[in-house]
Amino acid sequence: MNPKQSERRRFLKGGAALAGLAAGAIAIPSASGQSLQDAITQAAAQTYEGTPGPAPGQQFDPIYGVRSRYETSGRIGGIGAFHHGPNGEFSRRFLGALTPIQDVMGIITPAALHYYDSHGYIPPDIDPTQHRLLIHGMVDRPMIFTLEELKRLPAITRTHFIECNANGATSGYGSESEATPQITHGLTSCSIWTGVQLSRVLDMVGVKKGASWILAESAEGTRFSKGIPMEKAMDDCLLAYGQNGEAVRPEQGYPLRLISPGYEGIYNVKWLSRLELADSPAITERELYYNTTVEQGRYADNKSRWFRFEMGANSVITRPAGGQRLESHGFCEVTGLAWSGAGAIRRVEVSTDNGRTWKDAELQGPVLPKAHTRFGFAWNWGGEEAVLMSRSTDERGQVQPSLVELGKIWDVDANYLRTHMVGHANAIRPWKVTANGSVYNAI
Ligand SMILES: Nc1nc2c(c(=O)[nH]1)N[C@H]1C(S)=C(S)[C@@H](COP(=O)(O)O)O[C@H]1N2
Ligand SMILES: [Mo]
Repeated sequence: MNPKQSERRRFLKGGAALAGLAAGAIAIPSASGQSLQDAITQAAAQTYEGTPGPAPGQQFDPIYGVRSRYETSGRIGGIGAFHHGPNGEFSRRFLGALTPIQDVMGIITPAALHYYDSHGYIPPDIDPTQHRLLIHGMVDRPMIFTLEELKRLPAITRTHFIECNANGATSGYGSESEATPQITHGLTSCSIWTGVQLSRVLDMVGVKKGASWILAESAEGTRFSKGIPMEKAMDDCLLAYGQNGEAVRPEQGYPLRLISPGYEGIYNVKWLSRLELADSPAITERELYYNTTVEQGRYADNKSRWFRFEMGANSVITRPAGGQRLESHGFCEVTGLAWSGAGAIRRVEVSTDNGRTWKDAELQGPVLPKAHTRFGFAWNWGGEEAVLMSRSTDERGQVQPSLVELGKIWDVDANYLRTHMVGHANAIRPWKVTANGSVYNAI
């Protein structure tokens, strides 16, 4: 078959699949007797002119726009709204919110819906003209930067996800049948970050021989800090002041944050005020609690884990997914997001029969390294019970594990993962579609 013919066949095949779409829209002339001429007359009469406008600041704001009042998707969060504790303990110092990942279109999370994870209450109110970044320690020339000085340096713009290591919970809320993608995977978001390459600034201060770690510290009350290996700092870290075309949001670290692409969320220090170069990791109190796992019994082998860095190959179907309902039989694109801390997503497979058979989904692009990647899969739902799953493979060849495979990685069984909180829970997420169209979490 020549390329033209195969293109035509592809087109015809696509047309046949799309014919099923009529399930959701009304074909004209309609069964109820509406003629095409009626429909055209009706369309011509339809006007939004003269509709009473909404109150100022509600829908229309000439200075800083707001979304339509019909759009109500929002984060779930607040103080103590969810927690990191292995046994479900309530953390008073914790403030956070989950992104409504099922409502995101394409790959970019609107900044107002970006998840946030803050270990010290509400975001600090920082005057950008007063903010300083100090770089010192094992450097030739310690320096202090204002924001303006950083903005004068050559800027770069990169699309990257940030994901908390607690994302993908298979226990607690994440194991309940009513769980939505927001509950199970609402701790990852993807933005377009603009800022200065960290390596460029480090070249300016001059890295001393032997410096192998950088402690990044924030200006908030609790002085959140996290060490990053020098190799990573020199590779692709960013000092970001921009997010999706405007200043980084207060929740995301205004006016300056560190972006450590693909690494655990904690390496992306917000409200960044100090970088200290050293020849060993600082191992702060926080790092003891969050980067190693020392609690007895947390893992079956009772061993602690040393620092973990990259987030693994992951994906989740966001539609149809837990908490949603298919209103009618027929064509329904299965869509979701895939991502990996190791680089670009190479492949996403979808199963509609509980993992018995898998077919390649379409990567809808752009496919960017260490960024959310949108996938789609043409599906016709005939009203049967179905279990939907997605499985991603990244450019390093890492394949997203099943729950059982994830257990093997941590040396625990699948049931342990359903009852205990572990980090890096990138297990394949099954969504069960019941005969009446309701969709449930089936982990
Ligand atoms: N200064 C500071 N940086 C921080 C945190 C914090 O509490 N304070 N939380 C970390 C954690 S645990 C995560 S998962 C990410 C979340 O980034 P986001 O809130 O922009 O989504 O920020 C990290 N950086
Ligand atoms: Mo986090």
